[in-house]
Amino acid sequence: MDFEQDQIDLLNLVFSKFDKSGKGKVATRHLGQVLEEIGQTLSHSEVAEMMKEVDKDNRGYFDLPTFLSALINMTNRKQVEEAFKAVFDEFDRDGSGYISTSEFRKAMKRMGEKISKKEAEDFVRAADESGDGKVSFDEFVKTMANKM
Ligand SMILES: [Ca+2]
Repeated sequence: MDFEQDQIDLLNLVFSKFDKSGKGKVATRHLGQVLEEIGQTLSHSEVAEMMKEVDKDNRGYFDLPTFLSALINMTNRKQVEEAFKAVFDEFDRDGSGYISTSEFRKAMKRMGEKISKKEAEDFVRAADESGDGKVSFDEFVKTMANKM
């Protein structure tokens, strides 16, 4: 993801608003507000995750370049995750949050790929880290990431 000039201007503007000392630093605890002002709606856990990223040494503040690179990472990650989610939903037709062996088989069939029950079981077994016999979203992402 790249930033347009007007987005950079907005970022600069918002950043300087929270940069109370005028030293190019914003308090880490204000990260959520900064994100809100630039129109990024992130969940609590995403903000917390990003706080760790912008303030790795726990100094209590971050600067604009660090913020930008963290924002790009976060946005890319979100896009990748959304793409994975769309594929996952294709498999998880009943919306249970897990792909079962039969769901996997049916999805493959819809895609024109007929696989045996055994093959579906093998896929699920390979992806199923927790051993509950079905594939969660996290397990699915890991499996797909390994194959790429
Ligand atoms: Ca399911």
